[in-house]
Amino acid sequence: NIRMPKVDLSNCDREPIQELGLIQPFGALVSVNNDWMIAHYSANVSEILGRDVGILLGKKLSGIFSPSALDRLRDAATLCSKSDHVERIFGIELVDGAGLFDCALHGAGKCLTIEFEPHDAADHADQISMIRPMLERDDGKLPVEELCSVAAEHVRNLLGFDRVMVYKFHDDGSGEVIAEDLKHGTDSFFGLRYPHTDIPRQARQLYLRNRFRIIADVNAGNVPIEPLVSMDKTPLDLSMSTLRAVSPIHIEYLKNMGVEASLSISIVIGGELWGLFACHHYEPRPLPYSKRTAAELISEVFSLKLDRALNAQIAESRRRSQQLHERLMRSFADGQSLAESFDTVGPIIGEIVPCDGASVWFDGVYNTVGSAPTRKEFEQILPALNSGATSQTFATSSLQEHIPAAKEFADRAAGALIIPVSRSPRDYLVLWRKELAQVVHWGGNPEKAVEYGPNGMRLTPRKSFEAWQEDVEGHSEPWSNQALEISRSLRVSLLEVILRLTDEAVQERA
Ligand code: BLA
Repeated sequence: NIRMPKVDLSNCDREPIQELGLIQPFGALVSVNNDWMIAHYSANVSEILGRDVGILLGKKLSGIFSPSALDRLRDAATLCSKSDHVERIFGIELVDGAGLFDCALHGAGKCLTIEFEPHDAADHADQISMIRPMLERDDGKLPVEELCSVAAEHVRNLLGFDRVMVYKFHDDGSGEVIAEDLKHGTDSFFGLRYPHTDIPRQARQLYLRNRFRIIADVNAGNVPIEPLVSMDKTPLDLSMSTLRAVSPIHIEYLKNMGVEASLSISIVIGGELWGLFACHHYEPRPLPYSKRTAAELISEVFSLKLDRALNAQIAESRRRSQQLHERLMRSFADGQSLAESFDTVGPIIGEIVPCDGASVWFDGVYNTVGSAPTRKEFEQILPALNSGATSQTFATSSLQEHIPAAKEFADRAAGALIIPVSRSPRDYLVLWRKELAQVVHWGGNPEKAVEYGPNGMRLTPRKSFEAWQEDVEGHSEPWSNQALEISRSLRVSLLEVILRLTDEAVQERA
């Protein structure tokens, strides 16, 4: 394949996965120009139609499909001018007497692409009854975790995959299985974390546009699209295709895990890829288009519910941060200093901003809760802290990158959120996070006996975790914007208390 840049494991995120010129064999594709003349086609059109249609390139589509089919396709095509819109027709007779097909149409560059696969006379009432529970109104009170478990269960009931996971992305593109529903006897991946490299950047971008992908059978092989590039040397853009063959690198990864069919549906919140329903099956699993559409619908409804649950979560955390403010005020009211009350106050702070430990340095008194540097270690970084901006909170996932002396305690406290709480002498509240590689449960079921593909063991969750571990050495989980927001308001609360106490002390002396 002359056009393709050489892709190996070091430049995965440059692989043009939407232009590989291949589709999966459970359907066929034709792509027509403005005159409905065939510009690209998959090599299996005759096979899927069950009719020998002869040479296709440059032939008018009207030379193959029946006039009534063309009328319906033309109507559907008018809706495809909207970018990234995929129009569906279920149960259409494309060629007289050749049976019914399910079609997907979308605009691809200057072409209109029509994909078709044999129609499955699924029982629609049955499918609606399976979607129904997800549509049931709840009062919006289900917490995020529970909502995700319920959704995984619904998706598995509908699709019958062996394993259905809700895979949530973290800010750095790594992901975590936060909910799961399994066929009895299938290994659990719950709580496991996978590096960002397992789903490269361009794939994540594509999954925002095209929200559903199925790999019906990892061993089925692919069907080439002809010609690979058109006269102006452009390949057919398969971004919005339903049949697109997936990257061979990913196929190898799935095979190395022993998975034979995979499916994922994007979960999009506020225009961003929040996560995926990721499904595995240990046998090939073709799914009719209508069923895939039903699964997409579940995912859409789920995204709306999730959006609401996430907003409720943010509101709850604001409310708790307000409560924290009030509790701090109360504990200071009886004249205790921050350092003295830290044994009670520290854990409360930790509940609101997830961390593994906290330190306070106040008037030369040092106190800690959880995993934190010793007084001696803290004194080593104090001069550097004092040289920073006085009024700003500072967050880093690797303090040793800013203050070399912090390397001494990086095994206990790698990331830091530093909140200066007075002017001079400088006092601090610091929240700590342990090194990421120590706290996450890494992915993979490496004990399975499988034969590895051409890239060997590398394309397994265990190996990508090891690669990632090197990447993130010395780093903690990054601090979220929400954590920063809370720490800023915490700082304001603390300053308020401290100023008041100082005033009172001054008044007492007067
Ligand atoms: C795609 N990788 C994917 C997808 C998933 C994963 C879900 C989407 C496609 C699908 O539905 O199968 C990864 N699958 C996982 C993970 C779990 C899971 C983490 O079930 C956890 C439970 N992959 C690698 C490496 C590279 C790579 C090292 O591990 C490249 C260097 C590439 N993954 C890769 C590519 C795609 C991909 C290129 C895009 C496939 C496509 O859509 O064409």
